[in-house]
Amino acid sequence: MEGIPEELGSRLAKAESVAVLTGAGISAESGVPTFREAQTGLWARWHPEDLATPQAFQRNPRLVWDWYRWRRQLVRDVEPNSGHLALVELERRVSDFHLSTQNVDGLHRRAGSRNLSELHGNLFRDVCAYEGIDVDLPAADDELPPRCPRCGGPVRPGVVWFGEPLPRAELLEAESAAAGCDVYLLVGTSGLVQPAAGLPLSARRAGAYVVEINPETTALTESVHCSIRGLAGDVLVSLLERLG
Ligand code: BV8
Repeated sequence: MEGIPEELGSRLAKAESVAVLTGAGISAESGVPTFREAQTGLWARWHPEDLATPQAFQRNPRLVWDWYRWRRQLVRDVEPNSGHLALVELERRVSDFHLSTQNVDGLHRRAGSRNLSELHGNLFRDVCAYEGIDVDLPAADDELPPRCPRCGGPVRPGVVWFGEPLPRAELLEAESAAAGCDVYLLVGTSGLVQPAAGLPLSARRAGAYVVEINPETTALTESVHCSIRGLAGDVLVSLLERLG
């Protein structure tokens, strides 16, 4: 892992406002496969982009629900890792902190992050596909797709599929944080999914010092001020240590 560059250390120490955008990479060390990694086992033959769409749900709701139920169980069986926990500690130390995540696994919330915007929803929410409201399903509901107790319509996972708009409030929070921060941390994302991938560019245009933390280069590496090759857990813990 690369060390913490001097300029980043000093800017972070002086920063009054820090904003963060995370992607699947920050959950990798918890054992949650990233989107770009080949899916495992029975899901290996599908690309997530082919399942995470309204069309896939329309065409084969059972297949899509089987996939989400597999992912829910996978996430239930893991814990937040040192990267998630380091961001909770950073939120405690910085006077103005905001975390936007593209992840739907809920691990930031479980770790204790408070000022958090889940841009792509949350895997564990059940939503009526007709009314767009959260529903409480009976635990033993094995019917697929589950039915809305109010209107009888199909129930879907509370995530944002490809081709669907992001939740307005969360996107506005994320855009406002990017526009007003001194330091913007980009952690564990390939920077391929819009409009989230535009946030670091907005932060840079607004004058923030933009930092990427990723073991690989990404679509955004050329656009950041500082790109650290390393694992989220290692680098974020080192950042905290540097802050003292
Ligand atoms: C929308 C929920 C418009 C579902 C997800 C331009 C403008 C606007 C839209 C588009 C546009 N161009 C294209 C689009 C369409 C599309 C898009 O971006 N497509 C891409 C594929 C080209 N965008 C949309 O459809 C969005 N909607 O724009 O709507 C609209 C407006 C009004 C009205 C109608 C429509 C919706 C996008 C949200 C899709 N839903 N998730 C679910 O999860 O099931 S996205 C999903 O994929 C994830 O949530 C995540 O966001 C994304 C995967 O990206 P990453 O998180 O970056 O993960 P990835 O695997 O790619 O990379 C992992 C990284 O981690 C790697 O770099 C790796 O090196 C690194 N890593 C690995 N280990 C570690 C690590 N890093 C640190 N530490 C480690 N240990």
